[in-house]
Amino acid sequence: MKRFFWMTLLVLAFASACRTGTVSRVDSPNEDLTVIGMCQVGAESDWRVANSESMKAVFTEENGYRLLFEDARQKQENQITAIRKFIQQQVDYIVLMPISESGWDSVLQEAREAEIPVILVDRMADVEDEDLYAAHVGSDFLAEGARAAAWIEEAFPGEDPVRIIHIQGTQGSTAQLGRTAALEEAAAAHPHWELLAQLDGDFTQAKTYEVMTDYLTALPDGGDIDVVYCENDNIAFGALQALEEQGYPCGRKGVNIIAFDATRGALAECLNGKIALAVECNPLLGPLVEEVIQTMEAGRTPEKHHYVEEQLFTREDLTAALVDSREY
Ligand code: GZL
Ligand code: ZN
Repeated sequence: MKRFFWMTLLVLAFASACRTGTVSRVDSPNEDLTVIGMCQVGAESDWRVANSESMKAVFTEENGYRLLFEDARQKQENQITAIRKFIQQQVDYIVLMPISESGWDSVLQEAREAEIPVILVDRMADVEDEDLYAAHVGSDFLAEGARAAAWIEEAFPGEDPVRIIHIQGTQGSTAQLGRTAALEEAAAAHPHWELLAQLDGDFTQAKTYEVMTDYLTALPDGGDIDVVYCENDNIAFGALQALEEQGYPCGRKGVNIIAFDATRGALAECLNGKIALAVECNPLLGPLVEEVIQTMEAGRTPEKHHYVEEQLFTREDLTAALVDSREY
């Protein structure tokens, strides 16, 4: 009797849900949705938050996707665990934002054995066999750094010393490797550039404020600094805070801060003259990643690498309206 009672209840509940149209696709079989297992680095920077929002805005159920989103909280082992979980869940695609370049061969091999295509986003994975990933969508970090180095050359013509503090992002990440290589190559080509220090800001404002304050307090009083090359905006915010606290005016006539990402916060500091150069690194990669997935859904092979267009900003290029209009 009891069983009959529960069955009746279940039928009535389903019938009423149908009538009020509340049976969403979540309840119905979702084999028509493309399931994406996405493994994000974390939320260490404004850039990263904008990158995640760009992905979530594209991979929605309305657009035909089921997005399984994992935040690795800055740890590669969490990324590897998430990928293994996606393999067990038999997702259709794995989208990985690799925190650093090394250590991916075996887990990407497992994805290949499970016949799940992997798309790398933002930074690169340095793997033996390039067939371990179907495509990469991101930025050319060496080119970004080269643009910044060319700006230093223009801003400091002649052969007077150019005293540079270099604050790096997460060690071993493609963004750090590319932006560092560009500065080091340019410094080698300009003997009058002096790299005073190379500090690790790990792409965060807090870490940078700490290491920059330590460095400045140890400097002989009022040491000359011409440029601080910050490998992302959050590093620049930390450096700016430390510099101003220690009495270093920032701007074209003082310490020239260079920042990578060009998020709205950095553009605002550039507009008010505190950041000398904002180097764009575009986080809005969702549409490009979807293009790659749609290419593969159509049975075609995507291009291996997709780079986003990026530019530079100085105060002269900016207005309050432009800064407000920026998407991130
Ligand atoms: C760049 C990305 C970097 C950003 C930082 O594409 O990997 O990581 O420049 C972010 O803001 O933390
Ligand atoms: Zn020169």
